[in-house]
Amino acid sequence: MQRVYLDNNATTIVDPLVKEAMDPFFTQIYGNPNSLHDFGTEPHPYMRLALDRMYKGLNAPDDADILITGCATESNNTVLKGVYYDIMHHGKRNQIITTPVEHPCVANTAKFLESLGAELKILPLNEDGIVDQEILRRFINPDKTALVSVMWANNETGMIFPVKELAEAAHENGALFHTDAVQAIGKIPVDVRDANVDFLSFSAHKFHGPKGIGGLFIRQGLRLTPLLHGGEQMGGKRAGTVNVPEMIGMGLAMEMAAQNLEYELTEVRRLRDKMEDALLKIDDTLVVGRRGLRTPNTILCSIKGVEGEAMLWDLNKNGIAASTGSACASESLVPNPTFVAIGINKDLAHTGIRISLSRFTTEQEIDYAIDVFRNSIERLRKISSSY
Ligand code: 7TS
Repeated sequence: MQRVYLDNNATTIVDPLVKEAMDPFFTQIYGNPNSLHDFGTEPHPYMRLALDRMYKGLNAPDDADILITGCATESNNTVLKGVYYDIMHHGKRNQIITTPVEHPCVANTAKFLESLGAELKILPLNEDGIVDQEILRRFINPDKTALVSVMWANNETGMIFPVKELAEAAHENGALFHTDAVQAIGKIPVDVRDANVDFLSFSAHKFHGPKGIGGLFIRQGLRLTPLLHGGEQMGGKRAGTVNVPEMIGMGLAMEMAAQNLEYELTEVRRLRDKMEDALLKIDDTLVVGRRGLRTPNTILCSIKGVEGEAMLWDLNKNGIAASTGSACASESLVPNPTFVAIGINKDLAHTGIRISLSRFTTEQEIDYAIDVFRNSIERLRKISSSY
């Protein structure tokens, strides 16, 4: 049976060239980079090259920091908790502003800080399902807001947020601006200088790098209380021995993401649109969010009369890996805020199948997936109508 991986927003295949580049750092150049002997200093030029690739990939100025972390979850925790310890805990600015569609590693960290006394403001979405500058201006408080944290692109819908405008509004009100760019890197242009963000988080395994390594861009002049205290690694900004092989892999993966961006914006988008058009031809289906406002690889499709998990299992039996976008969190029956914001009919809102492509997805795979989706929807609708 053919197997087709359409869950690239969860994780991606490691590019074989990235894997090859990492290999020597397991068995040949394996010294601890903080050791003083030759084994320890040998990895340094390679680590420098990897960092340079990350600075270039994000267009980060040389005087900014890029911390190597264990994942985007760690990067996001570092920013929110760091701003809490450094600013909110001491001074009069005590408010975090964020959106209702952040990944749990931002949403739950913000809730944790609320339990410690921070004030949390969750912005409403506009009718496109995003937060725009006007909304932020309406809710930001020039005396109280310490941090605005808005993702660059959403993992479930692919919706892109106008981070440059949001950062501008945050700065005009004396607040810092953080963006979780996990789902943006490699899919749309990401330029920290142009967007003028203060903090930006990323995770290598979302752009064909290895799992368990991420990064945090910190604008020059800013310093965050570290999440991990310990040794003096990274100038004391993030303790713990750096995962050298994965850092090397992340640097190359970032460079390749930039090299493949044009392909992503044209060819991956073409295949995504082909799949999306085929799904929309089926009765009573819809796709969340306007195409022009989404990352080029993502579809969140709602299918009337089909239960999301039943559909996933049926797809899985036919070799297709997709995901349920939490259209409606099944235990709580709280509708996904994006569905509510863009006014999706409640009947449709309980199924959300997320399909996410990558530069490794082939046309033949999409043709096979379209066939499987058509048959699966027909079969499941027949079963549910017979009850
Ligand atoms: N931020 C966003 C926007 C994400 O999509 C994810 C993972 C993370 C942070 C966390 O990344 P990690 O590397 O620290 O785990 N998102 C998903 C997803 O949508 N399905 O599985 C993982």
